[in-house]
Amino acid sequence: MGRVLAVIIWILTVLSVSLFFINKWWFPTPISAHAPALDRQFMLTIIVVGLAFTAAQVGLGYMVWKYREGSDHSRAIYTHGSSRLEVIWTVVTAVIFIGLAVMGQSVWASLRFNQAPPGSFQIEVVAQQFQWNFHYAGADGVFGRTDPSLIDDSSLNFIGLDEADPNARDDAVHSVIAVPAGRPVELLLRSKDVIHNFWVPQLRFKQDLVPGMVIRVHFTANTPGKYELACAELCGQLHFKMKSYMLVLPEDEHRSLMMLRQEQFQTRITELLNKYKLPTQSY
Ligand SMILES: [Cu+2]
Repeated sequence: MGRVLAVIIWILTVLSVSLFFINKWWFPTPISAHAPALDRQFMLTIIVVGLAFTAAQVGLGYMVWKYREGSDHSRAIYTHGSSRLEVIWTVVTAVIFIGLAVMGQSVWASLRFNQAPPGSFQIEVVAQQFQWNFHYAGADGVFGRTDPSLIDDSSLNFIGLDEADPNARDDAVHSVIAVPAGRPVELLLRSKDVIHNFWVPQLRFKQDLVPGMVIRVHFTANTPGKYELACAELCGQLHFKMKSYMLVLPEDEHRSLMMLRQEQFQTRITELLNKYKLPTQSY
C-alpha cells in the first residue's frame, strides 16, 4: 500500500507540473505597458515555487516508499531532529520568498504610489452594487462637481453630478470605460457602497475600490480593442452581473468620442462596442 501511495503522489506531481507546460490554460495576451515586467515576475515566481513543490512532493513520495509498513525501516525511532537543518531551511525559505516579494513589489508599487505621468487621461470611476459608472470630463477636460446628496439612481444620476455646474455640462457618464491607446490613464476609484474590484485581465491590473476612499492608479494600455471588465470582489448577491467592457481606442477616435455630449456619447459607445471584437482566445 505504501508503494502505491508513493507512486500516486509522484503521478499527481507530474500531472500538476505538466499543466504549466501544456500552455493551454494561461493568461490572455497582455495589452499594457507594465504587463511584460509583471509577467516576467510571475514566471520567475512560478518556476521557483514549482521547483520547491516538485522537490517537496518527490521527497514526500520517497519517505512514504522507504518507511512503508513492512519495510526494513518501518520501526519508528525517536529523534530530536537537527537544529542546524531547521535553521538552514528556514533561512533559505525566508530569503527566497522575501526576495521574490521585494522584487515583485516594484512593478505593483510603481502603478499605485508614483504620481501618474503628466498628460495622463483622467477618468473618475464610481462603483456601486452592481454596476460601473465612468465619469468623463468632456471637451473642457474639467470634471463637473459631484455631490453625494445629488445621487439619484431613478433619474440615472448615479454619481451625483451637479447639472448646475458649468463644468458638468459637457461631462459624460457611462458604464463602459474608454481609454486612449498609448497614453497613460489615471483612474480615480471610488465606491458608493461596498468594496468592489476593477479587473481587466489583459491589463494585468486589479485594484479594490473602497467606500470613503479615492484610490488613484495609473496604467498605459497599448493595444486598441474591446476587453471584458469584471468586478473581482464578491460584492453581493448580483456580483456576477457587475461586468462591462473596456474600449482601448486609437487617440483620434478617443479624442472625438470625448468631444461628444452625453446622448451622442451613448450612441457612439454602442457603435464602438459593435466595431471592436473581443480577443479570441481558446482556453
Ligand atoms: Cu462589485
